Amino acid sequence: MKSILDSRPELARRVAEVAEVAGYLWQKGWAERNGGNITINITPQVDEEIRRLPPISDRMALGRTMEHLQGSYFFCKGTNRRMRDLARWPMEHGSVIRITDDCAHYEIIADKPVKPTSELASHLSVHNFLIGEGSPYKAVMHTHPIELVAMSHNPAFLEKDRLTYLLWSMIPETRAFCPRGLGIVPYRMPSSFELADATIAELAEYDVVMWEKHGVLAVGTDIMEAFDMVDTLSKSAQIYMTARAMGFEPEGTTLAQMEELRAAFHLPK
Ligand code: 2HA
Ligand code: ZN
Repeated sequence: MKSILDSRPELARRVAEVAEVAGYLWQKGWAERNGGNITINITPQVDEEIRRLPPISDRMALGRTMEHLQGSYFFCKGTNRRMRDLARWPMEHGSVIRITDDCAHYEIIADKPVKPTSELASHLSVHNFLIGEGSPYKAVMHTHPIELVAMSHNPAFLEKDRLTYLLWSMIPETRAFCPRGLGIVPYRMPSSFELADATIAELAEYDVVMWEKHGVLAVGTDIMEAFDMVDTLSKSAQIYMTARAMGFEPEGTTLAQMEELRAAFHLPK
């Protein structure tokens, strides 16, 4: 079957990266059933021929106007589709969408009319915010990492930057590779614009945000970068829980040690 990826190695590579990460999410146990979703902004990989492709779906309402998305294209995991299936057959369980000129609708253009993720409101609102900010970030990932979600059930951990410092202090890499820390979004209805807006408010300060009692959402220049930040935070959460399971509160690196690392790696404050 003909695919939009045929003879487009740059686009094919980005979709292959999404498939690779989808496999990791499944292997890690972060993607039960259809849990989690991924969208990537593929507008830079879109050529004139793609721009002329007729839609293969009705025009669907975004639910609000997203003024920075005019003429944008996204590869999106399908709603109700499994990450483990996206990993093997990305173009059967995901699709390419185009935002229409009114910035208030989308249409599917390839390969199959797979309806995009239930969290499209959050994902596209985040892309709209990123483009508006002039950000180079192209990837948005939402997943259900076990230890991090478990930590979000403790109200004490939801205090601003409590988890950021706790997770940074478990292993130096977390401070280095997730330098903006972990934002917190209080529980909101999945798929809602309330969740989308609360997420965007936190993304002004953080690249990864916790959705209380639900999961995390991460943004990055590409999907690997978004995945790596969540993987790094999750590793710290596992170290913390392993220490607690051994019967002690882990000491953690000190603020002075973290500050030394920040200066040496030229990390943001
Ligand atoms: O797509 O994870 O938050 C399933 C979800 C919704
Ligand atoms: Zn979810």
